[in-house]
Amino acid sequence: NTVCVVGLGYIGLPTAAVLAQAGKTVVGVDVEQTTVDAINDGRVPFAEEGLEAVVAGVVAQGRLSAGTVMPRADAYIVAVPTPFRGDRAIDLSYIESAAESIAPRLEGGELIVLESTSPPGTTEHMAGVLLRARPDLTDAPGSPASLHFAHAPERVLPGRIMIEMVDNDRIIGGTTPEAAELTRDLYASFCHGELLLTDARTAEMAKLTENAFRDVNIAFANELSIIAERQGIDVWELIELANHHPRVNILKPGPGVGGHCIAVDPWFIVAAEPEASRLIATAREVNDAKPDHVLRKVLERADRFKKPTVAALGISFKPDIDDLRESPSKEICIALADQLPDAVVLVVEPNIDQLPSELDGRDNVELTEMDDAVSRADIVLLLVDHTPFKNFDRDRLREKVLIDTRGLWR
Ligand code: SAJ
Repeated sequence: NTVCVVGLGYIGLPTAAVLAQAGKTVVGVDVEQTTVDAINDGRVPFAEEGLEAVVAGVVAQGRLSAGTVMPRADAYIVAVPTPFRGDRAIDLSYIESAAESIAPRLEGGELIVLESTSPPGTTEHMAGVLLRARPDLTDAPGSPASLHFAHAPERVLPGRIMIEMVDNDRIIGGTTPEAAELTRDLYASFCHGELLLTDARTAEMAKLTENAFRDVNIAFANELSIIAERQGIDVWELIELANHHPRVNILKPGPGVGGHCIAVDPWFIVAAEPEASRLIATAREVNDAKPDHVLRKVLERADRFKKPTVAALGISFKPDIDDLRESPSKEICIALADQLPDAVVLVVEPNIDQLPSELDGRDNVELTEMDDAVSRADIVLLLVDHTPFKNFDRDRLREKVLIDTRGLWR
């Protein structure tokens, strides 16, 4: 029972590792030779709690190996990127080329599972690419030449991947009921959560819906924060009061929405149904406009200083991580450095020890400690609610212009 995992990134590699741990013979495929070499050495090319120990163990036992050439296998799991290219277009070329390299290895009877976050219809599209390359095979069940296609979207939280991969419930959508059942049998080997069967399109949409739900709700909070500001109302008090209602649960406003998922996935729905997705598209726009609102507020306050010093607290996309991908806080710092050449921007980010390339080496930007930044600052701009910021001595902030985008110091 050989499983091939195509794409050994944040999702593919942990999936390969837990499958091997569950007793499968797993071959991982990636285009990056350095990734392949690292894995065959029992090392992991990125940080994820608990992953390296499992990879080292299953590689040593000979259950997991990696390569750049597509092998023959009984099941294939495709976990390649589906980048959002702007202009509301999604790049499916990684899925297409994975399918093209799987096609010549097939003999009939194989299961091909798509894990990548994808717009509705992508599993069927992948099946189409494979079947065009192999007209001798079929997607109709019941014959030795049958192929089985399914979508099993990943919903793990980075930092907790090794736990959530095993514990979370899992949606499994087949292009046929038989394909869904075969996928369930494979995933049951390592997943202890509930395995919920449906069709492929519903599974694709479910993953996108979860992240769009969150995005729309954060947009509501972000919009409220601007309305409240204009009305002279403290939005944090407002939300706290409204949330006492038994059926109201407003999320937290902030400087914008970052990360690779919530800020991207809703566009997959909009791209599929532009006219019907008015609320989802507007929510994206509301959240994407929030960093600019924060920036203008800082520029307004900075106007009264000749050479303002701004302490920017936090540049990661959410608290207590070092991930700067699509981070609104980082974008705000870059824009401040661009638009205030005479100012000094003191970045405080306890989870990194070097500034990212867009900020590094600039004359007016420095990475420093909280104490130093606050002592030197005219303006203190709180961007991320990192735990170490919470208990900071409030007396030290009294003389400063304070802009708290997270309501941490109300
Ligand atoms: N944010 C707010 N206010 C809030 C909550 C979040 O401004 O009330 C911001 C955060 O600061 C951050 C962004 O939203 O910039 C996203 O953070 P998050 O912690 O809500 O979510 P992610 O992007 O780390 O992970 C999400 C998760 N999805 C859901 O909770 C529905 C995760 O389970 C998914 O696996 C992941 O996306 C994914 O890969 O799709």
